[in-house]
Amino acid sequence: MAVERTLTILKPDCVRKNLIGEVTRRIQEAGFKVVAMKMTRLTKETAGGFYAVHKERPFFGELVEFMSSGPCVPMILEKENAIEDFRTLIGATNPDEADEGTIRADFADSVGENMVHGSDSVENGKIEAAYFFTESEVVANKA
Ligand code: RTP
Ligand code: MG
Repeated sequence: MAVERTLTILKPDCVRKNLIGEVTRRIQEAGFKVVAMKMTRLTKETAGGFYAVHKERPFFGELVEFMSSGPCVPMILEKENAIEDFRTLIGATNPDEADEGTIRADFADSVGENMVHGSDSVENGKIEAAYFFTESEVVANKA
């Protein structure tokens, strides 16, 4: 299986609940290497740009409000089959539909405030990683 990278964001609800450590621990325990990480706060413009694919959807305004409501923690993660395996680890978008033991099932309050983002393809992962990180901010992690 190919080594892939995925872009995650620990969303503002994750930061507000003081779960950065717990969620990162689960991610690392599942075999993902953190190759880039920062804390930042999105503006409405940068949040809207990141989720531009959803701009015609009825929830777009709420999504932009929420994603810009406080600091978040984007990370680039590396692992074999990272895209699919990360989405399995976090669970379905709606935490009520997420499998038991997934990050969203365990910690998310609602479909809107669902703790973590995960890229949905290798190609989008590359675009999303470049949205947050310059090349010099990405560190190869061979440990
Ligand atoms: P993400 O992009 O954040 O990893 O989430 P996802 O792929 O599981 O879901 P997606 O369809 O891409 O939706 C992006 C985010 O928009 C919010 N959302 N709200 N109120 C709603 O019905 C609704 N639907 C989606 C969620 O925060 C979702 O993660
Ligand atoms: Mg998505």
